[in-house]
Amino acid sequence: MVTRKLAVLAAAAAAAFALAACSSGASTATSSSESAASSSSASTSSAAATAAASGGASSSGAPAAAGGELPPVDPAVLKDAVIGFAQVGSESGWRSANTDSIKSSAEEYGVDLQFTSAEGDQAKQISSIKTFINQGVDLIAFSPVVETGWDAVLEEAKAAGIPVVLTDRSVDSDPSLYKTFIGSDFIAEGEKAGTWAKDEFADATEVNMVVLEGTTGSAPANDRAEGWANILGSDPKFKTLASQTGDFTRDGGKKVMEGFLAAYPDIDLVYAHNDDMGLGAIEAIEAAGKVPGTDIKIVTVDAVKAGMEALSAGKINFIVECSPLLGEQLFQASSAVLAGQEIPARVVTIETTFNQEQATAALPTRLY
Ligand code: GYE
Repeated sequence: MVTRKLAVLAAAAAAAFALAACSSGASTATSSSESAASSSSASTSSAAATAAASGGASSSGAPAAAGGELPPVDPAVLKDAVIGFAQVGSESGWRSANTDSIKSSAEEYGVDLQFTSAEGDQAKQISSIKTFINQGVDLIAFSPVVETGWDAVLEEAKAAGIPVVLTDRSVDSDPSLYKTFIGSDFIAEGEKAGTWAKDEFADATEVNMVVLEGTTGSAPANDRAEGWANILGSDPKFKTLASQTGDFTRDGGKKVMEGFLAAYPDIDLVYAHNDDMGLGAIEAIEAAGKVPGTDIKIVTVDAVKAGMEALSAGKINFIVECSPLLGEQLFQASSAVLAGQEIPARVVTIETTFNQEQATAALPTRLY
């Protein structure tokens, strides 16, 4: 855990640079980052997020990847630069929007983007990164499938003199092995979801809940579980009947939920680590003759369009936003690194939450 501690220090040092990146709706749960700061969790993200959150999130509907403290792109630096990007896969609506954001920003700046998709397989992602190293690309960026197991390949990139930028998901490697990590505070997201559930069930004496976990070992699955537990872990009235991975997919969420419904007749609440699994759960709940959002409440993370539509229709009850629009920031960071400039070690995306009314209001201008 030494590296985790180093990461916290690095994040804290970078906090002054943390940026307000996005918001396309009214913020309702920004205070949750205070509990993130007071919790004892060794998070790389919460310390920076707290500083960033105190800067306030914009509610202007501006693009989710505004510049913040990263310097603007220098088009001359990026033109024809060869940048390898190893994507996680295509598991969710969030991922598609993230891929689109990265590809369209690359096109805008004339970057020679070498894009690979690991389809959720760490070994495949590592082999892509090794190929980038052998090719001698100018910079490598990736969104790690899982949090652990990256030291060797990151050392290899460093030895080859190729800078690495992490987007979306973090790793537990020493921060000296990469230039920056750009992405959300997943612990704060879990805390926002837990805070909603606490309020929603304030008058209940017992809450039977099930959890649809993200990809096992991934940073968002680990941290969204941790954030939730920070709020509800010591509350005995919240009973976890079952918790299982749906691998961040709609189909996975549906299948796991079918099993839960067959085993437990009295589920009150579903916590799904992303919208897609929540959408799969809706299908399973309806097929079982129950009304999602009424008979069984659902809280999810992401706020992609399909999730927001389900929230607006009352089938999901609350969504914590997680922005996939990281393309602009990735290339701001790349441009600065390739120009030899120092950049913050952590860039935190500021995000909001949505209830039904807010989702309905936000949908017409939703970018993803
Ligand atoms: O929440 C989920 C996706 O890493 C933040 O991965 C991302 C997560 C996102 O599959 O939908």
